[in-house]
Amino acid sequence: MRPNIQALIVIDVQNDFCPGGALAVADGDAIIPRINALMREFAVRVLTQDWHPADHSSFAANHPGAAPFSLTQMPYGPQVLWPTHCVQGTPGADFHDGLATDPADLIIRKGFRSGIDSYSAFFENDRETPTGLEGYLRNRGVTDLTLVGLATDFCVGYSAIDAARLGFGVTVLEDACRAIDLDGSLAKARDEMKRAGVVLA
Ligand code: VGL
Ligand code: ZN
Repeated sequence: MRPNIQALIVIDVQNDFCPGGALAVADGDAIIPRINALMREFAVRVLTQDWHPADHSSFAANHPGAAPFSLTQMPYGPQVLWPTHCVQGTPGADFHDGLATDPADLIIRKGFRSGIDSYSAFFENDRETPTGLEGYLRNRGVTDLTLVGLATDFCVGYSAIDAARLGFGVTVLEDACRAIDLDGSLAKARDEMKRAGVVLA
């Protein structure tokens, strides 16, 4: 038996998801001290960064007449239209100043194609275009993942479910996550994570 190798995956701890940001998650910055402490306990540490071009199709502003937080149909299925957030190269896309980024082995960016959103760190929202993270983790012998960050019901949840489907052991540390909770999205995400075999701790 090969040993279990544990990775910490820190999802989207960026200014726009923290208080004062364009798509602020309530108390989003409260999880940062815990995440910084956790980083020291893992053999492999990955940060993800939501990284959209200004013309990204997930922005309500790019759909004339559409309200932020409304739903639209994309070729790959339903898509929430978000306030403009995490635009490449803007301060909102930077990691929060309090996050210790130096310990990261890898920073992976997602959502950089204008026609498709990417909540998950593994696959874009068509659920089949890979980001490359799976290959990186397998190459490093990683077997188990612990996920933390923002937001529990979108990028953390989608990443956790994809990871479980890929065969990784997956734990989500809920007290090191915060949720957007749009129309019951948190309860739904928790349900789907549990059904996928994700451990909510
Ligand atoms: C996220 C909505 C849009 C997230 C990213 O990080 O959960 N949510 N883009
Ligand atoms: Zn986004």
